Amino acid sequence: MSELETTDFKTWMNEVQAQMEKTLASVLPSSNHLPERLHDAMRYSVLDGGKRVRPLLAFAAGAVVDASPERLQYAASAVELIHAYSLVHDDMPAMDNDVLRRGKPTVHVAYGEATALLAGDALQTAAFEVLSNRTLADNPVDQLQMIRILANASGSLGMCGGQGVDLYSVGQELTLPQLEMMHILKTGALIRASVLLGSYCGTALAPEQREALDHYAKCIGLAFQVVDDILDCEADSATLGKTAGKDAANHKPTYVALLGMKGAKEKAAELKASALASLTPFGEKAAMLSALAGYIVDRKY
Ligand code: GRG
Repeated sequence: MSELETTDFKTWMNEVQAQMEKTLASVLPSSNHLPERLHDAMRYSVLDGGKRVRPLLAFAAGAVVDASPERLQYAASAVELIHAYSLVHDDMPAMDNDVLRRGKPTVHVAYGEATALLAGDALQTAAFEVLSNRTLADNPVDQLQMIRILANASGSLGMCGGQGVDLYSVGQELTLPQLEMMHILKTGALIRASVLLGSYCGTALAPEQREALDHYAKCIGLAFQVVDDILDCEADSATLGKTAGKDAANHKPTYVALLGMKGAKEKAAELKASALASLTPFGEKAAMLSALAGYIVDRKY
């Protein structure tokens, strides 16, 4: 990217992140609303933190179909609420048992396990409320499809399923295809949904265009996880805002463990190249999707 393009991307990213902070704050119940502790925990887990990668992807995909920011902010919020719920539950003692997230104590540390469980549950249902509360697509059939996409991406054939495979494979050796399948579900499904949801907020895509966008989304979803594995080895906890080095400490299968650091970096670069190639038919309209591929693969936290 040229210096000007980098500046444009950063400005766009800051604008979307600021908009998302406002929208997420508006869709979450107030901390003054009964039960205050639960609503406070929900707001604590969602607001004031996180890179908002999934909302950024939804907005960038929306640009391809000339979608309005009014629609995109809610489609993006739905995905981010699901993401926040998954992090709250993943951090709990029965799962990853972590104490640090986004540089702050995890929700169960700050509010207790029962509240963390409820906060995650309520965030999940809030996501579907946001997605069904107002007009987000040009027709009801497409909006129903958006709800279906998010449900599939979150459930046992998507993110929850990937988390299940992860939990049940502790202490087992995974092959590369098995590791890949786990991450396609656990991390990739929601990232893919972010792109698809954004693309349903605007004008209709031809089947081959939707296919191209979906290819981008699948590549980026997997690249995100490969980079996550690399950062878990290379970055420190202060930079990541979460506990670094946990994968190796827990003997977890990772791309770095299976491919080596050099191999993992090559894999991330290959996925980025394949993602970028599929954007060609969209020309300038895909500029932010293209920039995001770079941001996701070259990020440092
Ligand atoms: C509990 C149903 C359930 C699912 C959990 C997402 C997930 C599944 C677990 C999180 C574990 C983890 C660290 C996965 C690696 C990829 C990932 C989702 C990282 C966190 O996402 P970022 O980097 O986080 O987008 P921020 O804080 O920036 O939003």
